[in-house]
Amino acid sequence: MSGGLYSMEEKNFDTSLDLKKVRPYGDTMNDGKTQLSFTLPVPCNEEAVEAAKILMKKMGLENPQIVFYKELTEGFTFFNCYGSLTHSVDFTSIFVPKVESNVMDMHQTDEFIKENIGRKLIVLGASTGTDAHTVGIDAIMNMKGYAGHYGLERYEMIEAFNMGSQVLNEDFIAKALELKADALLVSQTVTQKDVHIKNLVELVEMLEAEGLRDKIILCCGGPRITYELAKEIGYDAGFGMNSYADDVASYIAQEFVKRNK
Ligand code: B12
Repeated sequence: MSGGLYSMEEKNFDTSLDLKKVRPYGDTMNDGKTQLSFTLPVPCNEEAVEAAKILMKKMGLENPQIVFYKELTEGFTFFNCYGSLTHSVDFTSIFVPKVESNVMDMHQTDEFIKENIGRKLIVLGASTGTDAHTVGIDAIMNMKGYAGHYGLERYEMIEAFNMGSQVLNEDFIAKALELKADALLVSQTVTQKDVHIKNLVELVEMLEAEGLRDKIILCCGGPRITYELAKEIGYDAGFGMNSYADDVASYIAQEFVKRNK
């Protein structure tokens, strides 16, 4: 189920489930069992194990157990751990802003575009800036797609262009102008030192300076991208992990129609 609350039937499968106080589930409801792994920059010895346990307690994990530890390299130790989380979350209070569109499969989107737009939509994608990761944008754009979802290149009513990775924002914009792109898809994977934010914001500013921002549907995506973040930094929509071509194609088609009514 994607977001929202459980139906009453689902909620009642275990009467000790309290959606106002949800804790991780291991073997039994509310046991709080949590698995985590981390690395400490200390030599691999008994003191390191003790340090890991103390940190786990500070994180709110009772009965900390280190089930595996190993030296990564000299002076660094990696841990796999289990513990019971004492914290809980009020699931009933959660609201996550997300793309408001009806997700259609490839054939439905193609039909929708034929009926409502009457021409192919031009979509340009890239992994921009210094980001060398291509697998994400390829998953969205490649003919064969990803996890059983065809990519945009396979759509009859979408003309898809994938520039690959490490594409400079200025080159991306130049290509968008050349192709008269209707939508731009930016993929960002590396988020160290917030490099993705700087890069994504720079693109928005450059599009604004060129007077193009309002003329284009601008989407970003990647494993650490949320819709909320995307909106905050000036994008029309953002797509995170487990998103597919269907999601973004449906969104672009419906957004295009909305704007051109
Ligand atoms: C493969 C990989 C690489 C390959 C990339 C090969 C390639 N051609 O892409 C190589 C070895 C080159 C690489 C390099 C680096 N990597 Co790397 N890499 C990975 C790895 C193992 C998998 C990423 C991947 O392919 N995922 C599969 C795809 C399908 O998933 P996805 O990208 O999330 O895409 C999905 C969604 O997010 C979404 N999506 C993505 N983009 C878009 C765009 C739009 C518009 C939409 C709608 C949706 C969408 O749709 C996709 C399908 O659902 C991850 C770790 C991991 N397990 O995730 C690290 C990882 C991403 N890499 C990492 C790092 C640090 C690097 C390096 C900087 C390492 C270094 N110090 O050199 C370099 C990058 C250098 C650079 N200049 O960018 C870190 C990033 C940490 C961070 N938060 O910044 C990770 C998380 C590893 C780690 N745990 O440290 N990497």
